[in-house]
Amino acid sequence: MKISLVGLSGCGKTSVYSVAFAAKSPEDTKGLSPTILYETRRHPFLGLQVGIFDFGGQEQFRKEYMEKPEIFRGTDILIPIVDLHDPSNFKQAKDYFIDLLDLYRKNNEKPKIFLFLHKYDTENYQKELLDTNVKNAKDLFLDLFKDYDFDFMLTSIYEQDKLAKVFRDVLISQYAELKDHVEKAEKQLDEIKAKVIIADISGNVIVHNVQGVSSGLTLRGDLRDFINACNTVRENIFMSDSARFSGRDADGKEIELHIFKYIISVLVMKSGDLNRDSQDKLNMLLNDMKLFADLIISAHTD
Ligand SMILES: Nc1nc2c(ncn2[C@@H]2O[C@H](COP(=O)(O)OP(=O)(O)OP(=O)(O)O)[C@@H](O)[C@H]2O)c(=O)[nH]1
Ligand SMILES: [Mg+2]
Repeated sequence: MKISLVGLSGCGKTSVYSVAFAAKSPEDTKGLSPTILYETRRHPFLGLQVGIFDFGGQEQFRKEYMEKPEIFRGTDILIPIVDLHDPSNFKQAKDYFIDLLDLYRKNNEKPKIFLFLHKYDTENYQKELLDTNVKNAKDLFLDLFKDYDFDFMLTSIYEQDKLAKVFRDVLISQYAELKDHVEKAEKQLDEIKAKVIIADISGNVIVHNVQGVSSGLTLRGDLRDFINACNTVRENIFMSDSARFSGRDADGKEIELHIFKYIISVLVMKSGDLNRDSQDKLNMLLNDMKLFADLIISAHTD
């Protein structure tokens, strides 16, 4: 799967990548230098290799790669990013996006488009201006993509969890039925009296009900290591596609890890036995995640 991030210089493309995929904090992005030409990065998600192309927005680089349309070829998802703190450049951003759409037309391609109205925060910016800019940006940009499979969102690196969810939804938009399962799981988690984290085997968090276990999409290191180790045991010792692992300490604290179809992991942490209602709901969730894993596998083999 190929994702292309485009937008004028300084609109926040590399920051968005760093915070959502590379476990960077929003503060870390303040020292980023402009991207030269373009940078590509690979990120495994639900067993798929996602290629993320971050196109430098400085004029000289835009000129250079716009003359080589093949660089954009094969984009499944195009993410144009607009800097809401920089309304004086809206028009220029729009012209750039129009040129890009022309280029895709010439390539005979029609990527799915998610427009990010970005820097939707008041970090060094006035609230009143921000609201006006959102309105103007919507007027200017939304009808640009009306012939496409299109959606837009208000994003900010200062809302890291929300940004991770936006990317999760962008990534699963490639799979027809997964979104319903994720939404259902989100509701189920609210009602289970245990800490539950659903992640893929590479440590991308899909849904969770615990604060502070992830940085963007990336699960905390210790838990990621645990999943990794169990996954190795599953593969090399059990030699099965699914497995269950559990541990318990003397005070009755428990941890349980379910791996489904070598792709999805469900980590459950409890401080004692669950009540019957929660246990029933947890069982339902586990069943649903098994199905979810099946769907992913069948989507891959299609
Ligand atoms: N307030 C705010 N600042 C942001 C946000 N995202 C990025 N920035 C800041 O914007 C500046 C530029 O970010 P970059 O990610 O380097 O911009 P870029 O789009 O990659 O720029 P080029 O590589 O030149 O195309 C950095 O100082 C970031 O800290 C955001 O959501 N809110
Ligand atoms: Mg950059």
